[in-house]
Amino acid sequence: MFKLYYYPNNASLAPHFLLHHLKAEYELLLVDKKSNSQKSADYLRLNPAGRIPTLVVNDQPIFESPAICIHICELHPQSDLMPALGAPTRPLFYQWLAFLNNTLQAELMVRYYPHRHTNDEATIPNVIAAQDERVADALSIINDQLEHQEYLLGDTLTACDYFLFMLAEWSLPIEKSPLDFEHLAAYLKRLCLNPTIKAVCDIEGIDLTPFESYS
Ligand SMILES: N[C@@H](CCC(=O)N[C@@H](CS)C(=O)NCC(=O)O)C(=O)O
Repeated sequence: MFKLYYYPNNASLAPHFLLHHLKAEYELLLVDKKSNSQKSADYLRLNPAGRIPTLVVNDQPIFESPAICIHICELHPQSDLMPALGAPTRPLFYQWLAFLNNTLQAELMVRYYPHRHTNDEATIPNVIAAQDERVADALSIINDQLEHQEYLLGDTLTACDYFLFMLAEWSLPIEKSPLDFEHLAAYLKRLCLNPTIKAVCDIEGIDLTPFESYS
């Protein structure tokens, strides 16, 4: 039994997709971000970083969404969500998951928490404008990757695609949104047909129409 500490449309979304896809037995526990519960003493005991998500498996808490995703995949070795050890796509899995988390997600975090990255409030609009460009640079690399293939790693859906869908959803309000990139937009529209994406977005109250209505 997995316990996922989550908040709708937060970094818990990618692990939530994986648990649903795998038909795992899991419990969702809402961390009330509106009242800053991610900084409560009880939550900090599970996740000293005070961030969402945390996954608890066999009484062991784990934080950092990519680590959680890898761990879930490793506990389901029969699934295709992570290529097998020794497969040529296995290093590409690490590459793209790291790129998504270390580059795109990191840039998005600065974009959405700009006040943490300047000590002069007047410069916040500049931080946001700079980040919009950096997010667009990362989306452009992903768009090129998707020009000739169905999924990030080729013709098989993996955890990287679920992770990317989460970050694409977060990137919609950015000046150059994922829907401004032809191959990425078509890919996201295809992913909206995925039953797990439909079901989990429904559970978390995420509106898919911006992706679905892309033409
Ligand atoms: N690198 C972490 C980042 C997690 C993170 O920053 N989560 C956000 C929500 S998407 C959060 O908890 N924000 C609340 C805060 O920073 O206090 C991960 O991927 O798990």
